[in-house]
Amino acid sequence: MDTKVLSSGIRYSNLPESFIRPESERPRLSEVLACDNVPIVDLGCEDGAQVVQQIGYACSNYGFFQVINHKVPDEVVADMLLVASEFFKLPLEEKLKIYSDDPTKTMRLSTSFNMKKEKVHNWRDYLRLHCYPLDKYISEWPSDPPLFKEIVSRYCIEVRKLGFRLQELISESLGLPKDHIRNVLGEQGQHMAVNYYPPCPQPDLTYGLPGHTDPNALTILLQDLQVAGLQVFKDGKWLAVNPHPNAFVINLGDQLQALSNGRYKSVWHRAIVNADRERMSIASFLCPCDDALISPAKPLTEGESGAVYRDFTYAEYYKKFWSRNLDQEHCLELFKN
Ligand SMILES: O=C(O)CCC(=O)C(=O)O
Repeated sequence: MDTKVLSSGIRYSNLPESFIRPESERPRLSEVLACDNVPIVDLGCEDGAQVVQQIGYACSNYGFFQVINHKVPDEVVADMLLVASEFFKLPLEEKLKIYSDDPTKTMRLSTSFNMKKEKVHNWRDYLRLHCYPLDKYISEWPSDPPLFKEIVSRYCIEVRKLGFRLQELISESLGLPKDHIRNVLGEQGQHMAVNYYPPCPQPDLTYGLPGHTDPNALTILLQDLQVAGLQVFKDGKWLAVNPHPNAFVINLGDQLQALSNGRYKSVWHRAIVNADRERMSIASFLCPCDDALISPAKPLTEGESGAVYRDFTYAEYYKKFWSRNLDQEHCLELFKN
């Protein structure tokens, strides 16, 4: 590759060597199934008990679901998608000013996943932002496109409200008080990954992001409506989650798997790339505060197996997560009792 990022305007006719996965790790796109019954939860439904029941079903059987009537205004979503795509169209020199492969930076443009650690790279550029508290981080965000800060901050505020509402519903679906998850997670951080996957000359040889689970508590994903690419792993098969209009995809992260004592799954998911078209996705991550003690709710450990995972702080978990490759075994396995 001639530049540090993929969004350089160069259209590759062959996949550079460093992105080619060994045969056994390739996505086998012909074996992927369409997921026709992705749980869709209507948050506008007046029957609250039904919403809680649907969320509980989706969390224990899928580890992800989509939400509609989520109260994030349509224009906030549309503006976010537009400004994200304008960002990746900026001149290369402008973008390279904020390039970094240091995962500890709170604002950076980067490529692949963890350039320093991984052997094979992924066909993705991403802008990573810390978003909470907004007044701490907003000054370091890009000032180009000119409306970037205004639009992205509105989006972050709305998505945070949605995330908290979902955490309450998830607590209730576990039979816990509705503020349980928020109380355990403390003052939650919020991060964003604006993912840009350029057209890829050989999508069957590489990934946008290989299979992984999210290390945080809850992920709220906005998918490009025009180009599919998200796949989730269920019952031994990869399923394609096609974008649904006006919906967000909600992924449970590793911390909710631990808090639920393994009842709910932090789902394996991956992004594949497209030969002809670029794709974008915007992931918002709600993260426990660093010193939150992740410990399963007592009523959930009363069965024979007791607590599945040992107690740990989020800071300890996050450090471990970034010290590894994305596609290794589930990081939670390292915290089992
Ligand atoms: O692009 C996607 O659909 C998935 C993105 C994702 O998994 C992530 O940013 O962690």
